[in-house]
Parts: sequence; C-alpha cells; structure tokens
Amino acid sequence: MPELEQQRRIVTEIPGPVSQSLMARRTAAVSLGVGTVLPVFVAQADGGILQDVDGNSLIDLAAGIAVTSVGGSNPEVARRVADQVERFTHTCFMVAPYEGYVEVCERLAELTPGDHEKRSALFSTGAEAVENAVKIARTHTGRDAVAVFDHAYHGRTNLTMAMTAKNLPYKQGFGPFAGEVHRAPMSYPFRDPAGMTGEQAAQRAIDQLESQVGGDNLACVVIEPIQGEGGFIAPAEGFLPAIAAWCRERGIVFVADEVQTGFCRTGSWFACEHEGVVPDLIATAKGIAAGLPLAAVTGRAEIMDSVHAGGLGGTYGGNPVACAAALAAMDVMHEQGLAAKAARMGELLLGRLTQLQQEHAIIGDVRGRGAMVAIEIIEPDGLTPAPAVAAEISAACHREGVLTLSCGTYGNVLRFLPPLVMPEHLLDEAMDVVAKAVANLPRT
Ligand code: PLZ
Repeated sequence: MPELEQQRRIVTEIPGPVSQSLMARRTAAVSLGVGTVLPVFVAQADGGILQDVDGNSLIDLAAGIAVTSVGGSNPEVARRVADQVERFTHTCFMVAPYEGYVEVCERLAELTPGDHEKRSALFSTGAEAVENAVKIARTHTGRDAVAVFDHAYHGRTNLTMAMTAKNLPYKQGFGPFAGEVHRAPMSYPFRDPAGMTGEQAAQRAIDQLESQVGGDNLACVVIEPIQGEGGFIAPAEGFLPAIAAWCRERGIVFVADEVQTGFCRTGSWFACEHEGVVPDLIATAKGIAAGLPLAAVTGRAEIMDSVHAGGLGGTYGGNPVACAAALAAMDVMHEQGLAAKAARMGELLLGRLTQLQQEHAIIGDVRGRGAMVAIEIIEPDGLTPAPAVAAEISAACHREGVLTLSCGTYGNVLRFLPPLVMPEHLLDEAMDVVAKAVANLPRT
C-alpha cells in the first residue's frame, strides 16, 4: 500500500456515491442496533488521515475511539502482524502457550504505575478486561459489592452495562442487570458547586458509599481516571488520590479503567500517573494493540494470583496476532515518544479551544489532557446541555472532512481523540474547521 498523503481533500459530497451505495447494502444486511457516526466507508487509513471509498481524505479526530494511536496502518505493526500470521494465528494460550503473550505481560508490568510485583491476564475487549478485574477483586476480597461513578462507561456486557451510567443507548431494554453495583457521585468540576475541591468531591463519594453500601462490603472501586464516553470528565485534582487512599484504608481493590486513557493518550503512559496514583488493578485495551483486539488486567501479584487456576481465560484472550501488534505498537510509542507527542497535541488543542471558548458562549467548558480533549456545549444560560447544537457542529465538521465524535451523559460534548502520530498541521487545520463550524452556527 502506498503511504497516504497527509492532506485533507474533499472530492465528492460527504458521504460520496460509493459510500452511499455501501450504506444501502449495510442497511439491508447489518442490524440497525449497530450505530454509525459517519456513513463514510473507509478504504485506507494512516497517520491522521482516513481515505474513503470515494477518494475523499478526512482528518481523523476519532482514531477508532482512541485505538489507532500509532496510525491506522503503521508499518511496524503491519510487519510484525504479517510475520505472526505466517507462523501461526491461534493455539489458545490456555491450551498451548506462546512467547508473545508472556512478553506483553512483561511489558505491562514495566509500563503500568508502581514498582511492586505484578501479573497480567489478557483478554480481547475492554469490557472483558473490566469484568475480569471485578472477578479478581471479588475472589481476592471475598466481598461482592462494586462501586462505580456517575457518568461512568465500562462496556456493554451484562456486568459492565450495570456499571455504565447512561441508559440510552447502552442499557435501554437490555436488563435485568447484574446486582451489587453501586454508584457514587463523580468529581465534575464544570457542574459541581463552585470551588469544590477534589478532596471534597471524594469525601462526598466516600460518605455516600460508606452510608449506602459500607466500605467493608466493597470488593472494588472501578474508575476511569478521565471519563471517556461519559463526557471526558477530568476530576478535580486530589479526587483520585483521596479515593485511592480510602480504598487502601478499607481493603477495597482500587481498579483504574484505563481502557480509553491508557497507552500515551493523555500525555503519559497511563492517566493515573498525572497524580501519582498507583492502582491495585488496571484494565487496558484500545491503544494497546493498534486496533487488533487485545485487552489486559494488570495488577498486584497477590491480588492477581488469588484466583484459582482456570478461573480466568477465554478462547481468544491474548491471541498471538494481537500480541504481535501490541509489542509493535508499544515499540513505536517508545521510539516515537508518543506520550510527549500527546502532551504537545494537548497544548495545541487546549490553546485553540480555549481561544474559541472566549469567542463563543455556547462552549461552556474546555477540558481534558493530552490528545484527549473535549468541549461541552451549553445553552446561553451557561449550564443547560445543548446536544442539538453539538450535533450541528459535528455534522458541519463531517461535511468538511473532519471526523469528530460526541459523547457525554447529555450528548453535548464534542471530543477530540486524534491518532498520536497525526502531523501537527492536520490537527491545526482540524481546529480551523471546528472553529468555522462553531462560528457558522445561527445563534453564536
Ligand atoms: N472502558 C473507559 O472507553 C470503550 C465504546 C464504544 P470495549 N469505549 C468505547 C461503544 O459505543 O461501544 C470502553 C471505555 C472504557 C471500557 C470500554 C469497553 O471497551 O473494547 O468496547 O469492550
């Protein structure tokens, strides 16, 4: 495959005629239950560009929802995957092991926060990793209850649906849900009482969990250090360390769901590091393997080893091709300094978007870290969510060839998750398109 030119170029309407005909086939063959953000079919992806089947080149601010950090067709990933496919595609690690799985676990032990002894178990999806983290915490503590937060997103399996906060589209009609999942208030600086500190927000959550559940009954607290689908909510400084300290005191396993924030996305290898928080267990997926399905739970050896042999696994967990991709992706992240690159992208994004916020009152909040930044769109009253306006901005960006995603409990947050290898000129140009879309709104 030729390298993709890193230029936005729109040569047809969006979606173009070939995409439109593929969409018709999709409608006739694919369940309506599977959504579509942008009805444009992809032919090739690399760097910061998605090229569609009509020859349009779009700037990718989604990275497959924070997955293709090293690019959509990274040559090192392609080479190592092809080599592995030629040797063998699958044995099932539980049946006949292979080195790649072990090497991924060794790397995870080195890369994740904390210098304690660690073990990992590999899976295929983020939801599976989170669900297994809960299984492990329950076995280790002999307790049942699980604490999660408002606006949390942890997946679409039965247990992780229960852990996810938002009803539509994730839960509606899909119950009954797993029991013993308890929700606590999150630190949400934009919507919390003015001046509330991270420590105060943590105390609010702790008080609620102690009174409604009892710390002694909790197996684990599961938290995204920066919430993803729930709206890119970065808790106030001090919140995460206070929750982690309470967990330590009460013998509760502190689980960081770094499925979206992990692997350089926020400007460090893991988002917990920004406040020196060392989770007992960490769930990872997405950016770990450049799009091949791989997920992991990594944590304290004594917790991970408390599960009986055979208690964890799955046919495909830690598939050798996915492990090869992960080893390549991790090398690329190191060699290209992608954590530092993400931090620089964050400066550009926050700079441009803060400027835009000063010009337009509909941008209530600009937040995030590294290459995980969002704007919250609100009504002129300064607080009421404006999801329709957010959708209008997104649609305008899509028409101009910039793939943006929305998120948030109220659907009013536009989020930016570029591949970490995106050239800076594309990120800057994408922000021009966002700025134009905001400026062109009828009421700003
Ligand atoms: N935990 C923090 O962000 C996946 C979901 C997209 P899976 N987020 C994207 C959708 O609409 O399904 C996610 C996450 C966090 C867990 C998950 C789940 O990861 O690999 O999608 O199962």
